[in-house]
Amino acid sequence: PTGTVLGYPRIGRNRELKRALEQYWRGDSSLDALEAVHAEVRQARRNALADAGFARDDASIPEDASTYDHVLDTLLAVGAVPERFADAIGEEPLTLDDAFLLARGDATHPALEMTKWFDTNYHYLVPEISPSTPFRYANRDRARQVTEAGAAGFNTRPTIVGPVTFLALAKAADGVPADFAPLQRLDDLLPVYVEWLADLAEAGAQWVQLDESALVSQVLGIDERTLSDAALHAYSVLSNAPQRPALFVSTAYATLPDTAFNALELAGVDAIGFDLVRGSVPAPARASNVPLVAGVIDGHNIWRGDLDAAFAKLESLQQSGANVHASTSTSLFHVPHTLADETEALSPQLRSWLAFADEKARQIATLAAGLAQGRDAIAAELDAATTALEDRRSADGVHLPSVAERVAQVTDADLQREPFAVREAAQSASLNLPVLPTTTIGSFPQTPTIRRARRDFVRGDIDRAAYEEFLRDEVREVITLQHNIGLDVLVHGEPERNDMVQYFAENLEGFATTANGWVQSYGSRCTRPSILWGDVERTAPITVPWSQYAQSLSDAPVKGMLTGPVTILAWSFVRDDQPLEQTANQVALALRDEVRDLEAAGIRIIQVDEPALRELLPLERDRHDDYLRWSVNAFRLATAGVAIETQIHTHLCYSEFGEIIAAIDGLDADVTSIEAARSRMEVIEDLADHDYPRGVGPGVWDIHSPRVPDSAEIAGLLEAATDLIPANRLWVNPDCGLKTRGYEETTASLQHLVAATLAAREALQQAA
Ligand code: THG
Ligand code: ZN
Repeated sequence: PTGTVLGYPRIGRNRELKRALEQYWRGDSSLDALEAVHAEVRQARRNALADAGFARDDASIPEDASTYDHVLDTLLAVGAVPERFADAIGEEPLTLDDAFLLARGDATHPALEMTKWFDTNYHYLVPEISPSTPFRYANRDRARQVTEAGAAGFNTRPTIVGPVTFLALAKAADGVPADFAPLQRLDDLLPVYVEWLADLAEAGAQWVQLDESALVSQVLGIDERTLSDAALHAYSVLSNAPQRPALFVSTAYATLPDTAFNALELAGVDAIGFDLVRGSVPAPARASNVPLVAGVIDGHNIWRGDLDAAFAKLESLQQSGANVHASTSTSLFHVPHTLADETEALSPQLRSWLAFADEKARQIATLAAGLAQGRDAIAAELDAATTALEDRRSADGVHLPSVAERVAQVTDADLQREPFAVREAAQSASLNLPVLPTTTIGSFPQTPTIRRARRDFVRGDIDRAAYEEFLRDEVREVITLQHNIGLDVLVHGEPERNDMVQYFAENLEGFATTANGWVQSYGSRCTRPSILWGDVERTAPITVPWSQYAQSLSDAPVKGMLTGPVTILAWSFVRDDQPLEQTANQVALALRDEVRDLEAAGIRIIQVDEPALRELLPLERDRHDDYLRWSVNAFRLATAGVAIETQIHTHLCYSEFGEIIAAIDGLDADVTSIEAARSRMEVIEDLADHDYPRGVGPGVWDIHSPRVPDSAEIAGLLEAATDLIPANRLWVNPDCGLKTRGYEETTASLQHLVAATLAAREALQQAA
C-alpha cells in the first residue's frame, strides 16, 4: 500500500461497544451477545476504511479493535498475569472475563492501575511485571480477528503493542528487588512474540504492525540508549522468526531518535513508521532502503489541516530516494468517528475546517494516490484543503484584536501574589478554620435524576427557569448534607455541569461542542472533547450565581470551583494555528475575570483544578522548561488577581508528581489537593522531600473504587500524612470529585472521614 492509518476508533460509531460492555457488566446480557456486538463493530470499522479508499486485500487496513484496552489485550496475548491475580486467573486460554477482572478488580483484587498513554487523554492499564511473571502465548484473539476479516474478504494488518513498549510501559510489581526493571525480562518475552507472529501468519496476515512508541519518549525513566539497544535485540530476534508476517514497526507522538531508527533498520524490520506532525524525519531515514511510513496527517487532533504541506513532506522524502508511504501520525482512536454525524451541532463553516477519523482516512487515501500518480492527480483535493485553511485564517472570531491585545498587555506583576506567609496569616484570620480542615474536591454524585433533568432541558422539555429551580434544589440538598456530616469547607456540588471542561467550553466564546464526537478515555468511558477554534473570551460570569446561591445557604465557607487553563486545553481539541501558550493565556484571562467576580460575590476560597498538568508534559526533555513555564504562568494569571485573604486551592489527580514537583510549587496555590489513597500517601513523600511550603490535601478516600473506607483506615492514612506534612498545613479530603459515586457510599465515607479527623484533632491536642 502507499497509505494507511495507524489505527481507528474502537468504541463504535454510536458507542455500540460501550453500551454492550456496560450491559454485560450489569448482568443484562451474555458474553456471546457482547462478542456479537464487537464483531459487528469490527466489521463496520473495516468497511468504513474500505469506503475511505483503502484496498481490502493489501494489509493497508489495520486490525486493531480492542474490547477494553490494547495494552491489556497484549498482556492477555503474552499471558503476563500479575502474580496477585494468580489465584483467580490461570487456565488457558485467557478470556475476556479474565481481562475484565484485571481491568476492574473485585473485592479481593484491586484493579490494575491506569495511566495516561503518552501525552494523550487515553488511559491504558499498567502491566505489573516481576522477575517471575509468567509469559506464554495465552490468547489468540488477534489471530482470530484476522481469520474473521479473511472470511469477510479482507486481508487486514493485525496491530499489537511491541515487546519493548509493552515492558517499557509496565511497572515493576510490588516487592521486587530495587534494581529490577520490567525491560530486563525482554529475553523471556520474545519467544512468546515469535509464537504470536507465527499464529498471525498462519491466520493469513501479510503484515503485522508493532507499536513501539516507547522509543520516542524521554519521560519513561529509561534512557535512549537502553531503549534502542532493546529494540535492536528484540527486532533481530523477531525478524529471524521462522514464520512471520512482514514487520511494520510504528512509532508516534514525538520524533523517533536516530539511534532507534538505526536499531530498527539494522535489526531488519520491513517498514518503519514515524510521526511527522509532532516529530521530524530521523536523519538516517533519508538514506535508508527500508520502506518508510510517514505520519503526515495529525491523528491526535481534528483539524482538516494543510494537505498540501503534508504532501510536500512526502514528496521531499520521495525525492531523497526513499520508498515512502503516507499515514496518520498516530492511531485515529484519539478522534471521533465521522463528521457525517455532526450536521446539527457544528456550523457548516466550522465543519469545513475539520476532519474526524473517516475524513482523515480519506485524506490519507488522497495522499497515497498522489504518491502513486503524482501531484497533479490530487491537485483538486489539495486546493480544496488550502481554500478551507484560508477561510479558517480569516474567519470571524478566529482572531479578535481585543483578546490578543489583552494577552499582550499581561505583565509579570499580573502573575504575582504577596508572599505565602502574608497570605497565610490573613487567610487564617479571616477563615478561622480548625486544624485539619475537612472538605471535598467539588462535585457530588451525578444522579440519574440530575442527568434526566439536564436531558429534558437540552431537549426543550423543561424551560430554563424550571431547570435552574431544580439545580438550586440540588445545591440546597448538597449543602444540607455537608452541614449534617460536619465538613468545614463546603462545595455546591456542580449539578449544573456534565463535564468540567465541556461546561466552560459551552459558556466561553471560541469553543464549539459536538453532538456525537465521543472519544474513548478508558474502557467503556468516553468524553466528548470540545473544539477550541477561536479566540477565547468570557462575555458574562459563569459559575458566580451558583456559588453565590450556595454561600447564601451557609455560614461555612463555600469553595468556588473552576477548571484551570491547562486542563481546559488538554481535554479539548485545541486550535493548531497559534502556540498553546497564547491560547492558554486567553483562557487564563477569562478565568481571571471569573475568579475576581467570585471574590467580589463573597466567595473566600476558590479552587482552580489542574488535573491535566502532568498530561501535557512533552515527551521530549528539552521542551519541558518551556512547557512548565507557560503552563504555570497561565495558572498564575488565572489566580493571582485576588486579595491576600482569598484562598486559592488547586487539585491534581496524578500519582506521578516527581517530574513536575517544581511546577506544583510554581503554581503558588495556597492549598493543593492530590490523589494519594491508592499509593498509601507515597506521593506526598515527593512533596515532603521538596519541603513543599504550602497547604496540602492528600486524598484519604480512593473514590475510584466503590469501596467505603472505615474510620480506622482513614485514620491510618491521616497518620501517615501527619508524619510527612506539618499538621497546620494539612487538609483532609477525598482523592477526587464524587460525581461517579452514589449518595450512599458518599455519605458513609464522608462521615468516616469527619470521624477520623475529629479523633486526629483530639490526638494532636493531647500531644500538645
Ligand atoms: N473530563 C474530560 N476529560 C477527562 C476527565 C473528565 N479526562 C481524564 C479523566 N477525567 C477521565 N475520566 C473519565 C471519567 C468518567 C467518564 C469519562 C472520563 C465518563 N464518561 C461518560 C461515559 O462514558 O459514560 C460520559 C459523560 C458524559 O455524558 O459527558 O463517565 O472529567 N473532558
Ligand atoms: Zn481528581
